[in-house]
Amino acid sequence: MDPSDKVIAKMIIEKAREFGACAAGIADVQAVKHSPSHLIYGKIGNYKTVGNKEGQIKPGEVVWPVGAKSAIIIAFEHAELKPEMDGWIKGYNGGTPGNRMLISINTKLSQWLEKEHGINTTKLRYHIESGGILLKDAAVLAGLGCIGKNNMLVTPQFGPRVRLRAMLTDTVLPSTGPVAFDPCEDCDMPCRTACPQGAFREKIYSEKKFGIDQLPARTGVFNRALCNRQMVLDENKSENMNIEGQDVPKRIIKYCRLCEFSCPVGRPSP
Ligand code: B12
Ligand code: SF4
Ligand code: SF4
Repeated sequence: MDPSDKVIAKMIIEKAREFGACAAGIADVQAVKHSPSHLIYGKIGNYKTVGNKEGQIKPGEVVWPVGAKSAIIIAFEHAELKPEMDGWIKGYNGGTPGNRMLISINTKLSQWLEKEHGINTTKLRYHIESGGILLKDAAVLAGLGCIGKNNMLVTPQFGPRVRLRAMLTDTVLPSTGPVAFDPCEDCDMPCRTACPQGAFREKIYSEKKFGIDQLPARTGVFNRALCNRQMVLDENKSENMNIEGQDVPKRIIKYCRLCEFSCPVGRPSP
């Protein structure tokens, strides 16, 4: 790598932090396109999950803008002590306060790259069927952490308690990952027993059927439909609440987070 490449990467990460991200990194688009999630996404079937947007991009397809070379991934901390960050509010721009922050950081970073450095960017949507990409794999390839046995991106600093957003650039930028980090190796997996739906009890995806050994929750032991069932229950439990900055009470959904709250990685010391 050219030494100036390292400087550019460092500058982008620092700028993302200045705008409010807790972590950021860069991945090569070709590597992301060939990452495990992108390889099996079109073969998993049953794409209808909560919040799904129908009718734009076909179920199972990931659409990449022409000429995209690098992906910049940003993370925003969603600490257990700040549950309001992850509350989905009906009629609220951005969905959750945390996602609104991510959209704002992504926008500022994109404007800075375009104005100050002449780098064209495409800010990506959250949902795949609206033009998004599979963010956890992109984050791993950008060096933000690893896929944990809870099937989430686990970061060294904040554990799995982060949310992600991304943009693509038409300029090749240096990749900042992956990194050697694996807290799950010797862990007794409280994340898997915490699940109220038993979503980690059974192997659903096989190496033979999908042709890869990097499967959901690492070994294929994750039932997407059971997790989604919990999300539907959570939606049905949602209530109207007073929310800071909103004139009238709004309906707020608090989706299950037990597989992330039970993970000891990145917890503040007691
Ligand atoms: C659809 C969706 C859901 C669906 C289906 C989830 C699923 N995994 O199939 C439902 C509604 C059930 C769901 C639930 C949750 N979700 Co969700 N979801 C998404 C969405 C939109 C797409 C995910 C997807 O379809 N993946 C495709 C399948 C095929 O892949 P996969 O199951 O993730 O498994 C792959 C990886 O594990 C990877 N892998 C395995 N080993 C290795 C090794 C290496 C080196 C690499 C690179 C990859 C890799 O390969 C597997 C495929 O083979 C993303 C946003 C986005 N744009 O990416 C958020 C996202 C993944 N969800 C998120 C969250 C937080 C949740 C929940 C905690 C609910 C909540 N409170 O928000 C739960 C957690 C469930 C869990 N333990 O995985 C976060 C994850 C953040 C993080 N730290 O990882 C994301 C990124 C959204 C965000 N706001 O940032 N989700
Ligand atoms: S609880 Fe343990 S096994 Fe589960 S994600 Fe965290 S470190 Fe990995
Ligand atoms: S979010 Fe809740 S229901 Fe879904 S896998 Fe994690 S613990 Fe299970």
